[in-house]
Amino acid sequence: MGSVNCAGRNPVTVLREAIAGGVTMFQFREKGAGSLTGQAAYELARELQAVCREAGVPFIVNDDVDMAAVLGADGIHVGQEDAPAASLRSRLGHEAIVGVSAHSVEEAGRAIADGADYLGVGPMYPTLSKSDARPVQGPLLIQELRSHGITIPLVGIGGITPEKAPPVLAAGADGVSVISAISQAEEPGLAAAAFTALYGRAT
Ligand code: TZP
Ligand code: MG
Repeated sequence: MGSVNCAGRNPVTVLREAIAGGVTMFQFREKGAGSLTGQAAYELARELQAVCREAGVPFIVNDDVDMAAVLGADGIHVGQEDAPAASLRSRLGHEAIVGVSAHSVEEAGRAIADGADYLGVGPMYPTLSKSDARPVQGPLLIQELRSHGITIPLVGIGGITPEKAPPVLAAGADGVSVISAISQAEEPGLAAAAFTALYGRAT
């Protein structure tokens, strides 16, 4: 989640509320039209990291390994076109959480071989939050990954609402990764709690 995902509200407030509702991991993803860059992006990241620290919620940076290193983030999440997980971990330290986006069994296998800790799998459903999203895969992809013997944590992503999360979890996902259903909800805390209620936790 980033500043452009919060329906004009302060992202710090939105994150506080989301965490109060049960979110267990946060990814700083400052992307898209109107997003902050440079110093302003760092300032927001630091504020959000402080909220996470206070709550004991891991703070993950999307894409920007330099930012993750400078901030001492808990981890990094990257796409297929980025550096392999092992090199990110050696840059950030061995404790760092490394997440990779995967869209097929082949991509998943490669990411795991490279040392990924978890995979973001999607898009599960149509999304407005990523302009260059790949074609919709549906929960079936998660089932396919599990049937190929993949056991590392998988989180579904893309267009997931509390109503659409159950098939993702039933397909074998450990959690769901959500932007708009929480960040643009009238009450982010209640929205997060609606996910938490489904499986005891929300990511
Ligand atoms: N990667 C695949 S779909 C997506 C990303 C970052 C966007 C998810 O946002 P939303 O609002 O939960 O659909
Ligand atoms: Mg990326």
